[in-house]
Amino acid sequence: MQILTNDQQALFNRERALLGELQIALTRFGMERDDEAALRQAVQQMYDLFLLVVAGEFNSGKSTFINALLGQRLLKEGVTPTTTQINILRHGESESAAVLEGNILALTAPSELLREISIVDTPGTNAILREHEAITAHFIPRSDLVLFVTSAERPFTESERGFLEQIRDWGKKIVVVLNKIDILQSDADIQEVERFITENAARLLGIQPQIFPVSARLAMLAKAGDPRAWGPSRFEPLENYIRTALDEDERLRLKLSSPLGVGQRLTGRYTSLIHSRLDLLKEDTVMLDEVEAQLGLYQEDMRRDFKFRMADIENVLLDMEKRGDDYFESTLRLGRVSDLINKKRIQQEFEQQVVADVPGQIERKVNDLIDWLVEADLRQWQSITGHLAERRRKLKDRLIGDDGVGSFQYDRERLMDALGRESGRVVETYDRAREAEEMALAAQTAVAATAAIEVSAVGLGALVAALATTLTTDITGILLASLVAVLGLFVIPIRKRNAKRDLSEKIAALRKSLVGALEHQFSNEMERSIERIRAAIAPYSRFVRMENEKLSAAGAELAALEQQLADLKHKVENL
Ligand SMILES: Nc1nc2c(ncn2[C@@H]2O[C@H](COP(=O)(O)OP(=O)(O)OP(=O)(O)O)[C@@H](O)[C@H]2O)c(=O)[nH]1
Ligand SMILES: [Mg+2]
Repeated sequence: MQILTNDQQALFNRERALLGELQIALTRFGMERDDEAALRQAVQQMYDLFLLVVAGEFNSGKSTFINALLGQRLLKEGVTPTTTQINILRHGESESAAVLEGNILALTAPSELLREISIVDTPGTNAILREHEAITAHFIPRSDLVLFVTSAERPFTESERGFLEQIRDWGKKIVVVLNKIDILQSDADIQEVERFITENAARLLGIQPQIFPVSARLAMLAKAGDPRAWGPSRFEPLENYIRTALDEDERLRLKLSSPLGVGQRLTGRYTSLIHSRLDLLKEDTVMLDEVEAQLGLYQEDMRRDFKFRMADIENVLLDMEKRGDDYFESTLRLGRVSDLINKKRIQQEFEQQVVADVPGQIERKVNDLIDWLVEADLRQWQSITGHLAERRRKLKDRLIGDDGVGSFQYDRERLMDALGRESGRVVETYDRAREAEEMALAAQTAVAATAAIEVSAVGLGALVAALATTLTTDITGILLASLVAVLGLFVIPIRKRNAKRDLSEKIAALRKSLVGALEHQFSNEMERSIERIRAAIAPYSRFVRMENEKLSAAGAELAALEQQLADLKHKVENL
């Protein structure tokens, strides 16, 4: 490479460092192997001789053109796809050939031109042999300038357009060589073909490449000793371009701007990849937020409904208290003093009239509560399954596939699948009876501890029996004293009041402990239901959150690098 001035060297160093940063950033992000190789080669290329790559469709005359340029038949020419590997031609004291890498052959020849630049002959594109095209496409990122050879027989074909697009996307400068003009009848024909190429390059690719119409065959003839062929070969302007327009400064400009083009192409590619992933995640986040909001609503609804249901259960007890009051009112009367002596009968009466079906009623209400909870739990799972199914349908409609870089899509789909499978499985195998039974068992244990179910047998029955007994003791004493009036006026009302108060206190305590136990039990069940749903969603939502952070950071980093690449490219172009 030429000796660089201080400014040039500074630019060179800056570029080298910037591409290094890009390499690190993209490697961290996880770039594809091909892209990594392209970037590595672009960096490496900075230290090599100027690389002029000759590309184009097979049979367009690339090898012939290079032979003509060098004035010697170094490369094989032929009517069928001929060149099968990359040939790098470099300067050497004598002709030699050595395999560089798998598909690359290094040739040397004692040519003055090759002291300044290396010339690369590539296998033609659009060949039956697809691998030829791949070999050439792979090599493009390494080039400093691409001479694109098209033949006057079929200029600017559709496949050429596609290939030129790739070259353009790598940020390469393109010069078009319109070969085989010797088969055209007149200068006017040549001009027409040139115009055709210019128009289409601008319209379809947005580029304005310089075009050199030549006949490589005539040029070769001229160099082999037929001077009449030189003029019609129109090789002179092209050779001048290569020798003079492509002077040292221009070569340096191209050499420095070429790797920057590769860098820009890669930042562009990964930036759009990051954006499309972020878009995807944004919608995932919306869906997860919806699910979360719904869980919140579910919890709220359940709490509210639960309060009503608790009030319902409390009412059962309040009704009982009222019946108790009525019972005391009608039983603890002077006229029934004789009945009050029969403790067993009082207890029985109390159980039949006051307690009645309270335990059964409470049990039924608790069972309703359980069914209601189980139903609500199932509905939540159904709704999650529904959300996921809809998300998938939307994605399918938009045909979002793997972007081929790293394991993002794979991980995302795997987690979505796992969640979908889990919620689907829960819904499909949801066994209401078993869930209810499990809950009932737990509720029973809790309620039993409050002795609620035993309310009739032990609690209140015994209370009433005790009341009756003490009352009769009093009555006996009072009767002996023959103070019936006192009994009617004072003792019985006081007893009655005490009995009512006792009952009220007992029921209040019962209500408190029953409701407390149920509340405790069912808020646990609700928590458990929501926790289970959240646990199923957690890996997926964690992935969404973490990828979001990761991608945003990578996006910001690439944006900064992109800006620096553009700035540097601007500087290089104005070198
Ligand atoms: N008429 C005419 N024929 C040419 C010219 N240049 C090359 N050819 C012929 O076109 C055919 C293909 O030439 P090559 O140089 O092998 O073409 P290539 O582009 O290297 O082909 P691949 O290596 O297969 O991609 C050969 O038969 C050449 O003789 C030219 O300027 N005029
Ligand atoms: Mg060839």
